[in-house]
Amino acid sequence: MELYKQKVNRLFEQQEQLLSRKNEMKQISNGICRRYRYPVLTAAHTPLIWRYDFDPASNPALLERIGMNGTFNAGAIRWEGKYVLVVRVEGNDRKSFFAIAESPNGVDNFRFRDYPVSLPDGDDPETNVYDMRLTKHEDGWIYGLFCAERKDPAAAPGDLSSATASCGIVRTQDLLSWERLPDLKSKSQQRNVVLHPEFVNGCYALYTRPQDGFIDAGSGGGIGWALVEDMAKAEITGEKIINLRQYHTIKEVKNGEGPPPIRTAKGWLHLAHGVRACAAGLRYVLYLYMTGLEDPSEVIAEPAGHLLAPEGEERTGDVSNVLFSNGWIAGDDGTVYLYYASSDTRMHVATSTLDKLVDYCLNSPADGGRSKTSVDAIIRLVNKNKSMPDLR
Ligand code: M1P
Repeated sequence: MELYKQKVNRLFEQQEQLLSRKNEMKQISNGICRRYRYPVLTAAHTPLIWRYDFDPASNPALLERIGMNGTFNAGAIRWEGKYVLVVRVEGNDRKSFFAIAESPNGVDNFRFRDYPVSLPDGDDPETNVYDMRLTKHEDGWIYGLFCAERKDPAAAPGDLSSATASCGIVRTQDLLSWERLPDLKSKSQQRNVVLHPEFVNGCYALYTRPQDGFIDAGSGGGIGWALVEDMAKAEITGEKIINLRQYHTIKEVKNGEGPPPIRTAKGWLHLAHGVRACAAGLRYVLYLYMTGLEDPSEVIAEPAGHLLAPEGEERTGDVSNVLFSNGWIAGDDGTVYLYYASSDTRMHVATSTLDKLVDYCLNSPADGGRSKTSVDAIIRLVNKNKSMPDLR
């Protein structure tokens, strides 16, 4: 019994060292945003009481009973003075679920609540849920929009892989109890659906991602926009594409809205992921764009290329070469905490400011679509710099 207690204590002490480890901002920066040395959440951060049976009678060898595989793709919100992530936790059984982790400062000391979120079922219970976007809407609710995945009822016999993606919807007032609303009705499959935080023309506004199949965007042209009258009966009746996929860009194969956009004095600031194919498979990077305050569906700026792409240990994991983000928090002082996952495995944070991100969007060259236009942009910058007094 004494030995058992010692083993249990060692498990908790080791985890405490991980949970309370101070994070360090990395020194190297492009001036736009800063990465941090350690991931903010890994599978090892998940509570030991989810994983171990601490009863010496039923688990004398102290074996882990329920394994956790990854912690990624978290929605984010500032709530009651804390930085709160609604994390996609994936168990060893491949099932994803949501769990809330909170930090006092946004960059370290994230701790999961004792219980994962027990999501209410809708009329057609799904197999898997993931990637919740949290929107504090001006109607007073906090909405969580997520992907609800089901086995494709039209799959041929023996096809155990075909699935469908729909947008599941919950809302809460306290991040404790969640009300399930009917899934978004849409002619196409939908993933990466995000609720805009303000009413637009008296309606709820959704960023959508119509797709032909479960994986392929197919004829879905990019990030869409749809207005719905009632979130309790949300249905897409008209949809337009506002941020297009394009040949030979970082978003040639797919793109998807990240977290809800942030209102700034110069427009709505958006974070999204872009996907391209290469010999190594799909490569997911993060990019920014801005839309107008008058019309949040009108793109007013989009710098060429990515803001963040996988680097170092971010490059490898369960689904390698992927950065994905569906959560960010803008502090009252203008600091932006950008939460991103690497390779469908772990969560990281990068920090910046609203001013810097807007400056980056409005003053970086757009993608001209050709090698020549990229070279022209560099030559313009070189000429400008050569006309300046030498500052070195
Ligand atoms: O594996 C990478 C990502 O793939 C999907 O995103 P998208 O629909 O844009 O391709 C999602 O399953 C996402 O969770 C995952 O991180």
